[in-house]
Amino acid sequence: MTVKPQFSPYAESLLVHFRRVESIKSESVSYPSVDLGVRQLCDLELLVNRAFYPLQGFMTRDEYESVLEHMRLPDGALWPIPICLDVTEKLASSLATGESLAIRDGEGFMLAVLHVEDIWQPDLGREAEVVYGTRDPARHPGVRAFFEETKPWYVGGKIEGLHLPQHYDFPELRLTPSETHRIFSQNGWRKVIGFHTRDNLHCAHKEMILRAAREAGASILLHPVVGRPRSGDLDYFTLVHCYKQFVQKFPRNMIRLGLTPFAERFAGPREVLLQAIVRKNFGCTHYMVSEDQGDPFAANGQDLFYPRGSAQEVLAEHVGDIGITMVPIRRMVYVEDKSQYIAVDEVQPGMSVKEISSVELRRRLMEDLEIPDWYSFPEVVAELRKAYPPRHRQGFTIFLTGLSGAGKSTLAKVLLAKFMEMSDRPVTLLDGDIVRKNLSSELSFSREHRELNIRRIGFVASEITKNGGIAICAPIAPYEEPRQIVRELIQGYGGFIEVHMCTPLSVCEMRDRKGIYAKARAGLMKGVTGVDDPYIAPSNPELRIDTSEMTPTEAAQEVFLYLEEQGYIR
Ligand code: PPS
Repeated sequence: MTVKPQFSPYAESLLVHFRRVESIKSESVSYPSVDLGVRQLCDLELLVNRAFYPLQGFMTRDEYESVLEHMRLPDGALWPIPICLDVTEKLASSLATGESLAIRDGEGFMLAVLHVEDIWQPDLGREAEVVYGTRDPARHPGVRAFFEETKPWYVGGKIEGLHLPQHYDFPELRLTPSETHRIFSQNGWRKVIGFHTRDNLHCAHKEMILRAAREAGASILLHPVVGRPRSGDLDYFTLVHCYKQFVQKFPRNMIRLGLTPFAERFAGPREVLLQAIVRKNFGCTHYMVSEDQGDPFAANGQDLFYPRGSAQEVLAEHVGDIGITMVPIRRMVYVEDKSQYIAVDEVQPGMSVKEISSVELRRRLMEDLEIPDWYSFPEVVAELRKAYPPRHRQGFTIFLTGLSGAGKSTLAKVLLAKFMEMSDRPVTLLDGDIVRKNLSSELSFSREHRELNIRRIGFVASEITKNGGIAICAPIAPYEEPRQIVRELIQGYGGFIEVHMCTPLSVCEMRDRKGIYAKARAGLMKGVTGVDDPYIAPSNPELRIDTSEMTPTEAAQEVFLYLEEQGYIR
């Protein structure tokens, strides 16, 4: 007689799940599959962990139409934004309803199966109009992103989740809704106020959150979104380190930090409704909302896209539907004569109010200036200082551009020697010739290949800059657009100093160390820059250097003076 092992009901359900995972994995060998992008992975995670409850999968056509027409699912539940799986035409045409589609992450790891119920081609313009209020990408960055990243076909159906997407960083903070529910009940938190953020938080935020929580008699779920960074966002690791310090500033057992992979659409009031539904599913009873929440231009000084206050008005209309209480956020300012923060609408005439904008904060960090204690917490500032080292500790790229013979390589060699002598940062020389021999050996001098060559140089230089080194690049780089792309890429990590070596063609031709001009004039070489191929001079370089009547050391001195003036070297 064999004795069957006894398991608890929980262990039994886990066992059933694992068996199902194993059987799907072996069946799925024959399924068509799709690798998800970043936004889609965020949506999938919230579907699988039930933060998008009552959705059971990516929307079917009926659900989609109903959400666009009525802002509700077919059963009447409020739902503001379509959550759809967009795929290429090629994949859509190979699928049929009733089939299963394997859903994988970017590395091909299978996360879920979608049981296909509908395949259709949506009118993306109409969707943008309904969800965002415009179909014009020039007016709304959320619409621009929507058109850029949405593939033309949608596939809808229920999802069977096998694994949540893998996160190797901060696993202790990646709480699922079932985990937050458990934590809240273990701590006896009957009322919890959710706070959605993507920004850096300082003293004013603490006062604002604390005041809202006290008025509601609630504990706090600090719930930053870490799904999709926007360009210009502070890097995610620094932000999370700052949040970890920030929560230490609250009374004990009052706040919990959890990261959520919520892909923001910046769809204004509809976005805020979705945020509130998600927080309700994470167990929040209250939700904090600012006047401009969900707006693509909130807190960046530009005019808002949606009317100020509309996020709060729309949520107030639907709190009954969602089952959450809205707590309007009141902006706090520091009043110097009282040495305390008060709500901006309580400021009396004559009070001296102090604020530091995010641009000013960045400047102070970059220039190693004081950040006062009334503004932020020393521990948060210390984390920020690691992310924004002062210029003399940042990496930078010197990008020398100009005709062959303009003096780029010679100046680059002098700079290299001087930086090595200073020996405070690692230095790398990416001279045109060296790059052509190694990184770009298969490229010609066609426009397309020259542009690719510059983008490769830019990528390597950006990695060097990011890691605090000095990159000296010395290609001809005859076109403005790739130079601009390289500038933008590198400026995200450190300094970019474009030096136009503007030595006239006649002088370069006289030097003709490599004999290319003579060959070009004799018709033996085609497409030589300056002779029968264009050189577009930079419109706004940091420096212009003409080496016609200047020694290499004098030219290097010009560069050093600039670097010192800008604080890159001391
Ligand atoms: S580019 O346009 O930035 O990709 O060019 P770069 O990689 O800097 O390569 C320039 C060097 O290649 C030699 N060379 C030519 N230059 C210009 N036009 C043509 N058609 C050409 N063919 C070969 C030239 O010697 C350049 O070296 P430098 O050091 O600039 O004199």
